[in-house]
Amino acid sequence: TMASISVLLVARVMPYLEQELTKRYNLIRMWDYPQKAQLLAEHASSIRAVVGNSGNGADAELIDSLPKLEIVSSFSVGVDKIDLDKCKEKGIRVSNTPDVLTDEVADLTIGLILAVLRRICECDRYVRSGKWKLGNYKLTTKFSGKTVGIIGLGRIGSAVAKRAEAFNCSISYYSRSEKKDSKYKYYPSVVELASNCHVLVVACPLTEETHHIVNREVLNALGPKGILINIGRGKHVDEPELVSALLEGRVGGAGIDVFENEPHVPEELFGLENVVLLPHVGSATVETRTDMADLVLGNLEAHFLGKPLLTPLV
Ligand code: 8YV
Repeated sequence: TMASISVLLVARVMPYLEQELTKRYNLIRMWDYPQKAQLLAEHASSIRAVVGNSGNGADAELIDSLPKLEIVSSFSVGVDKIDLDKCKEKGIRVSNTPDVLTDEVADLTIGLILAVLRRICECDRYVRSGKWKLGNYKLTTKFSGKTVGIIGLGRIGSAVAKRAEAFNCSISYYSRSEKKDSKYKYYPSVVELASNCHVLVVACPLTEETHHIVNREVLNALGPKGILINIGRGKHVDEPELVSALLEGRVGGAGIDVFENEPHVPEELFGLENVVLLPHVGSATVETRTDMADLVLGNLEAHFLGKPLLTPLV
């Protein structure tokens, strides 16, 4: 049976996934060991799988300390916390959770855009505080018909584009190379994309090349009438530069679900009415996270039964 297979859980995940892993495997929880050395002393020689998420995965050090590691099954579509080269080098399989979360993240992106442009969160506070009794909230900004620029026209970027088209938006994008069969306008640089859109959406994977892909120059190009929406990774954006651009009014607003140093969020943003701050909830619904969990479990089961992985990356 698989009960004798040791699986290392390196991140806090939804109860359903942790319970299923406990039922099926000899589950080792990283946080049960105050010292990693103690965990490794006890279990390193038996751990055959690692389960992580967007916050914690398998870096080279961990991979090298687990001689029996066969697979890393990530409870996330983003795998920037896994050293993929090291896994390839050592023949370690890697799976993630694409597709099941695409619509979810794209839905939240549209919600975030509307929340920023129409000041939905600010208006809610306005009513709750009683300020409406003193007068109407000020006029805000229309979304429909605006230009949406997407950094990364992958699964999530394409799903955002489709939704924005339903709002009669024109869609443009930046990608490493032009997608020949795309009807959307391609820009060969993020600065040019930012210069020509009202809403700039970060929807690319985090890699060395896309680290701080949104920097001071891009933010200045986006400008006072532009808003930035980040549902990718915090490290896509030079966060201190975003804070100063927002404080100085060089950017018109931001909807941010991810941050460079989660769960720490720059407190200078807390007082800004043109900013909406979310706690990395892009995929965080019962339905989607359950589907993601089933992919984590399904990939592990496939691997240990010697079958093809459901969603292999490596
Ligand atoms: C979740 C994510 O944060 O899928 C990703 O890459 O960032 C989100 O879905 C993650 O999966 C769980 O922490």
